[in-house]
Amino acid sequence: MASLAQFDEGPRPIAEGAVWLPGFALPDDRALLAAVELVTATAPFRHLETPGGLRMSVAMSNCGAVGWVSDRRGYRYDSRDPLRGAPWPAMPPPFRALARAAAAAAGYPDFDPDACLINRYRPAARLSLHQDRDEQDFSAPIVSVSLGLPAVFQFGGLKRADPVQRLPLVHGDVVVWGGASRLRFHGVLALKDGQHPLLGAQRINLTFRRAR
Ligand code: MD6
Ligand code: FE
Repeated sequence: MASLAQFDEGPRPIAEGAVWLPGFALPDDRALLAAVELVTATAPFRHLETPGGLRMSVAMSNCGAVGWVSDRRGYRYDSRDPLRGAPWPAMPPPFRALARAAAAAAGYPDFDPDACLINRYRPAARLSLHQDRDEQDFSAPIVSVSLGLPAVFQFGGLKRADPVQRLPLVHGDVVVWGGASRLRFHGVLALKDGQHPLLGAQRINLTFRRAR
């Protein structure tokens, strides 16, 4: 659980267009996790393959009109889950409500996400530095919700080699980024072992996007 001291700090600007909202999702954590269960009972977590043929250590699922997928052909958004040959589950109302509220709190009042990528990290899972650039329209921000075990989020610049900030994200934290920061490189360091009261040895991250 985030400390009250951290919750009291309120929004923390991390770069132009990017804001860290400590504890923003805490009041909704159980509703969000119930919705994760619902989505992944239909579209299970799976380890995607990168275009280079590597198995990602993070397991993923999606909900919404489109979902982000990766395979030997590349990265893309797809209206169907390739594992099931069926549309992705609809975005649960608590997901959409939280994403819209967080975006508004960060200065993006018109955010209307059509995709939510759900990432599951177990200890040692990591996400190397990348840009989110498979979306058609970079004018919409991305809203990222962290649940479960803490993780160190790397937040870099517009070039891969630029220096990175390291944000220690904990259960309930939300990061919103867009505008001048929309194409910044970012990643997640290898998850440390631990036990979270609601999630055990896992971190769940939700990233909401406007993909189309
Ligand atoms: C994660 N997040 O925190 C991975 N992308 O598990 C992302 O890759 C991400 O948190 C764009 C914007 C915010 C993010
Ligand atoms: Fe990303």
